[in-house]
Amino acid sequence: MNLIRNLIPKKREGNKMTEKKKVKPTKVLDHLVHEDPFSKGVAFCPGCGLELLLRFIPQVMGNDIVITGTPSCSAPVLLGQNNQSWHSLSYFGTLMTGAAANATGLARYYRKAGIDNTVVCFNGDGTAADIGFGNLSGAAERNEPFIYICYDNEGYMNTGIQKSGTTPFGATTTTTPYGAAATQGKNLRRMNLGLKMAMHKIPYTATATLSDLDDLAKKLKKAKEMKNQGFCFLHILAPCPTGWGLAPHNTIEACRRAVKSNYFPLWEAINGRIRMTKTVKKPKPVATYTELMKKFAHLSEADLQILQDDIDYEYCLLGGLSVLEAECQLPLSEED
Ligand SMILES: Cc1ncc(C[n+]2csc(CCOP(=O)(O)OP(=O)(O)O)c2C)c(N)n1
Ligand code: SF4
Ligand SMILES: [Mg+2]
Repeated sequence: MNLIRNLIPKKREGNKMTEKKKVKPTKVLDHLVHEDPFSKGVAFCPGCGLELLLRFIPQVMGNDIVITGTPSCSAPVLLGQNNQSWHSLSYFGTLMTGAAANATGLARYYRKAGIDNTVVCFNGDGTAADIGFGNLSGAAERNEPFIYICYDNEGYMNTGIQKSGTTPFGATTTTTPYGAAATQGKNLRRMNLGLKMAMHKIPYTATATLSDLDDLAKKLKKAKEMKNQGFCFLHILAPCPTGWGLAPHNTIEACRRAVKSNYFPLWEAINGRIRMTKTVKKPKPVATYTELMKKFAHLSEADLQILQDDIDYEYCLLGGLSVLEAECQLPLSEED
């Protein structure tokens, strides 16, 4: 009998089992209710976090969103090449300096024309944290009715992996190389873009990443629901295997370890009031995250400690703000 069983091809045995077993859809699949509007083969590198994110957003939010964005790794695919399109979404390409100003114009036009559209201003960290930060902050302060998504790959990847404001301490980039004694990677700490935006007290701010898709999907949907109340900002960690020296199959693992080490905590803020959406009971050392990629390979124990201290400090800050925001009432203005 055993002999006969061994003769059955493994694949067929597996198929038989899946036929009988009832497959319960995961929570994530419940969110994917729209078609993937992108072509099956597109011009991203293997394992690119940006590609996974870009495909996920319309499948959750709907294909009727209007995307606007800037020169970056997303542009070749979003803009199309040689008069050919890689997707069926509406897309409006803008300059890095004025991304949020352009999105403001689009969103205001739709509002004035009485068209219920969702404008998604989709940009890398180079635009969001550095080159286009001024008008991003202005749009947030004016509470413009659109969603701004920053996919953070921690550098200017499309132009050759230069450092940005969100590049972490110690990371190697082409402008913060590792080599001679004076060049040990970035010698500054990263800016906390998510917190900076939450401090604008906009209707909705959140962080998210690709290892926690249920959390990400809920935040995308919430932003869509809340965009009529005003500005919504999502800060999403999207690994870049090419620029980080990360194996393409480790993209999701990197996101998972970023969350589990509090390198990239998951939280949301409504009108500036912060709430953790995932609490890590026993955070892992940041080394469990950095060991996955070459950009941190040269870090000494002392360097790693600086990075760890920065992460611990930012997590404390986040925790402190969440307690404060829950306990303190904002003073009312005269109009209130
Ligand atoms: C004002 C301005 N400065 C520089 C550039 C050149 N440039 C084109 S793409 C790019 C990188 C953008 O980085 P990021 O926004 O982080 O997107 P990524 O390439 O990482 O996807 C740069 C600097 C530009 N287009 N406009
Ligand atoms: S360089 Fe990085 S962000 Fe750009 S397409 Fe390749 S993996 Fe993606
Ligand atoms: Mg970038």
